[in-house]
Amino acid sequence: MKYFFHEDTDKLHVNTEPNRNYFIPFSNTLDPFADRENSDRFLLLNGNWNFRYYSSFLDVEEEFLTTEYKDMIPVPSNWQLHGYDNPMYLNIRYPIPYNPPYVPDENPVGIYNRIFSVSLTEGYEQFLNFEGVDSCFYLYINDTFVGYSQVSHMTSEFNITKYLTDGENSITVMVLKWCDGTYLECQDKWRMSGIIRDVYIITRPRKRISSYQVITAYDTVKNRVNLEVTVKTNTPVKAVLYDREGRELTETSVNEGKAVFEIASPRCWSAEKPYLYKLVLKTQEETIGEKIGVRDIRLEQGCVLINGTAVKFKGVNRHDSNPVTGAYITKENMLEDLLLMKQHNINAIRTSHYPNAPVFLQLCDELGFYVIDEADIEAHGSVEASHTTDNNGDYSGIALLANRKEFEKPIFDRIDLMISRDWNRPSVIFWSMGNESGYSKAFEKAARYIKSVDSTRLVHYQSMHELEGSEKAADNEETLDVVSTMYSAPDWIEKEFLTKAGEKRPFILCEYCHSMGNGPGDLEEYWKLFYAHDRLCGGFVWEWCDHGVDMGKADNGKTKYAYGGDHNEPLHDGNFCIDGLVYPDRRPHTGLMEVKNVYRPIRVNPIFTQKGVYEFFNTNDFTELSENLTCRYEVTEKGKVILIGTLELHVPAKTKKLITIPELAGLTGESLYVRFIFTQIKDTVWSKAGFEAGFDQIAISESKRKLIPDKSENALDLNEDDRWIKISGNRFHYCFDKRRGLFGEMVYDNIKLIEKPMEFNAFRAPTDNDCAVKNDWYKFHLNELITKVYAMDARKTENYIEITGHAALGWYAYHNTFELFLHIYVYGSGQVKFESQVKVADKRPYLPRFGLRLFMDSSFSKVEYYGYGNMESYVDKHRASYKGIFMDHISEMQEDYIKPQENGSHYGCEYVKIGNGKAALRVESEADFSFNASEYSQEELALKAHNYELEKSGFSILCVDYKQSGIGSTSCGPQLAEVYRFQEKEFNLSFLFSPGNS
Ligand code: IPT
Repeated sequence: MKYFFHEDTDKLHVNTEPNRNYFIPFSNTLDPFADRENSDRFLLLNGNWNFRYYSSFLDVEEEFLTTEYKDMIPVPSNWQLHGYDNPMYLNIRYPIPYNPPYVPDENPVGIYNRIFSVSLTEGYEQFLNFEGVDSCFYLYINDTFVGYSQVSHMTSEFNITKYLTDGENSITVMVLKWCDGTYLECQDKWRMSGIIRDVYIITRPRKRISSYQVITAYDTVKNRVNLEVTVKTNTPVKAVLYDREGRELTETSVNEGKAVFEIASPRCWSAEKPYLYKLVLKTQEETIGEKIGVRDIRLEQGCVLINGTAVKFKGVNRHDSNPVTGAYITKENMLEDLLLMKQHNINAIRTSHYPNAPVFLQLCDELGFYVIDEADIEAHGSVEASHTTDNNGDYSGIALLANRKEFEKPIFDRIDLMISRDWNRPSVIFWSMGNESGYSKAFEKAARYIKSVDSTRLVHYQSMHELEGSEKAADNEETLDVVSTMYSAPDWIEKEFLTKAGEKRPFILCEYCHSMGNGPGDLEEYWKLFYAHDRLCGGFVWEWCDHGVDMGKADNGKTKYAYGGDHNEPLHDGNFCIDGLVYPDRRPHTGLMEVKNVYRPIRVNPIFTQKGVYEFFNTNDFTELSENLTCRYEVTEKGKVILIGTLELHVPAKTKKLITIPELAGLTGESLYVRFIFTQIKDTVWSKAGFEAGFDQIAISESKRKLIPDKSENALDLNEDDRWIKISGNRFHYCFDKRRGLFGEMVYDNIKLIEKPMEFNAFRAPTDNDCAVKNDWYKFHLNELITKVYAMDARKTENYIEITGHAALGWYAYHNTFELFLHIYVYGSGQVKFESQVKVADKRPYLPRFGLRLFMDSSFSKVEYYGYGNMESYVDKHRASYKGIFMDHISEMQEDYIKPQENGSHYGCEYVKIGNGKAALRVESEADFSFNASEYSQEELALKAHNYELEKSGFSILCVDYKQSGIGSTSCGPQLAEVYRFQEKEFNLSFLFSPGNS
């Protein structure tokens, strides 16, 4: 018989056990802190199960329990990744018609089945646990209906004892793709289904602890903690507290009620020092191990204090996501993410937008992360559903679903499930009521409930917006402890939030620095601001990883990662799921390196460089600098190391200290930089001693370079006709194209330096963050400008040949966009000084770039430069790179974003040299410039949808730019800051080209 609970918001769970905190019991002789697989009371049912797929619930036959199975599927998994149905990527819209609580009749179903063995013992019961099933399921044991449950990212527990027989039993799980819960699970993710997390049975005595809650009441003044354990039990419990090393501290007994331990001078838990005590709860027949962190969270003067200190959350948003297993994440996968985060100075995680598996939080406790634990709630599709046509950014419909009476219970249920499962985890600092669902009475009620159950943590909810015309919820100041926004510009935070009358709460950016493609470019701006105000307690980058689905290898060996649309979804959001700091296989993007150095534990500021005085700011909240880090410095002059040294630094947490370094006083020279590099003293779980935690580079003296061409060689010939200016010297001949205002041919030592005519270049392959401006770039066809030359003349002097010209670049229908006044000097050495005054027409967008593009033979592959490297760098995204001399091979200079786009530029350069072993071309400028060296053309990068489709141009393409615009994070964040827009109306393009032999 088929049931229809999945369209009934009154029947969220049928025959499930009451909510309880997560724990796995062991028998009394075993170590209760071992991995749960070691418990003799734990039976994991993961593995290959029988499987049948139906594209519609309607097709499931009445006698489905006895139908034969022909297929197998791994559990856990998503069936869409095993050949059934298709993955669908959607961000903010519902994947089904908006018709709550109903779902389409064409509702795909997966029926899972397996045989398992249990030996039943008198006095013991068997509890079947599902840690996550998307979206809901009906459970049958030995073909008898047991119950129903939903909430994809939450545990459902059933007492199955009475359905079992000793020995072999069968379990059948009917999973539906959609249910009424789907309306609360409109998260930005691949919409995929199945049993997505572990399934296991735990065996428990009838006399047992049913749940317990640990509260650590830490008196920071008396430095003492009252550790209270409230236990629900029907049998006496012995509670013993141990320190981390296992030394017994104290012991007590408790029946139903509270056990209280007092710890004097406790070791506190923080993300930096995640000290965990061990609590053992023992009954006659089982033992439970619980790790406990002592920490105090409170609000004071608008700040979030942890253990009395106003902390900063250096955060990221993390989804469960794996390119091969989809929503199923192993403990090893979690650990990989967490260790990578530790290596990159991340100390906080928002579990966007649902709770992770319980083991994830335990890992966060152990390694040290502050967690915003978020309920499995997002009703974002309400916005679109409120509008019949384009909503033009009208967000007023966001609370459409949250205001429906019948969703009050599901909203409450999801929040209650989360807090009762996770309330003993020290890493959880905030309970978050979900994401983007609007604010309604339902949320108000839930927030009040959270406070009544757990007053030791803070309540977070970003979505404060109510539905226009709805019954007003109470002022959220009573219920929400922090003001949380997403993607607000630094300017808004400073000018609007911090000055808002009556607003006294702390501020969190629960999402910022949208990391889609090449980006983010605005991290440092935010952190300058956060460090200036204690009320600004940090932010969570959106987001940790790219969610590409691994579709196998392309012919060129690259993995084909799919994004929205690649599965022919009827509705999708394209590459918006490719917006992480790491690629799907966890290789870091340059954006993660940027995060690492912006989140660095120590910052150095120049105070008086001539006297060697620097300020060292320890950004840790609890760790004295020398506990973990040591410092070495290196001074470079024009990129060459001239001095190295080490420093013994003692700087208390959250403190700035001025330090004079005599060795750095009185240094003179040109283009002098000092770089302070901080490395770890000891091995840690995530790194070895010597691991670099961050660095700061400071200019002692800027470069005042004057580029003087070599005029010693005078042999110069000039030949001119209507089209060409032909210049030759001892070792070279150049042809200058009067109609293009640029060189058409350059040959040095019989080697062609350019394979195609040079080009003016005012375009870049739009980045995801160029989304707001790129249409204007295309409108004025910056990618295919038409040249008009008004005049181009050459004259020969004693030392050089001078070409002067006047030209314009533009496109049909408009005034020309650029006017150019050229002055080009060719010297007997073959050197070319290229200068052009450029005027930009009014009413033009800010520019991607302006410079010259050279197509060189592909043998020109060796690149050397003095500028920001060795990773890609831009005017607003160069914190992970530093100014130095770098050598690279052109094939290594591409940052291979899944959705191709501008990449691999180097900012702040004084020269670049590109060679093929026989000939080389050096380009330099008196003003710092940017360059890209790439095997791919910008046209190809702009055209192709996936990196594996990219075809090499066959050339080594060198772009040298007067400037490029910054990167920003506009793909979901604020507009690119004015200062990083290249919007000068008049500027001088000036380069010295020097051909040579090496
Ligand atoms: C915001 C969402 O909260 C997040 O889940 C994700 O979709 C992100 O943006 C974009 O990648 S919603 C946004 C429309 C403000």
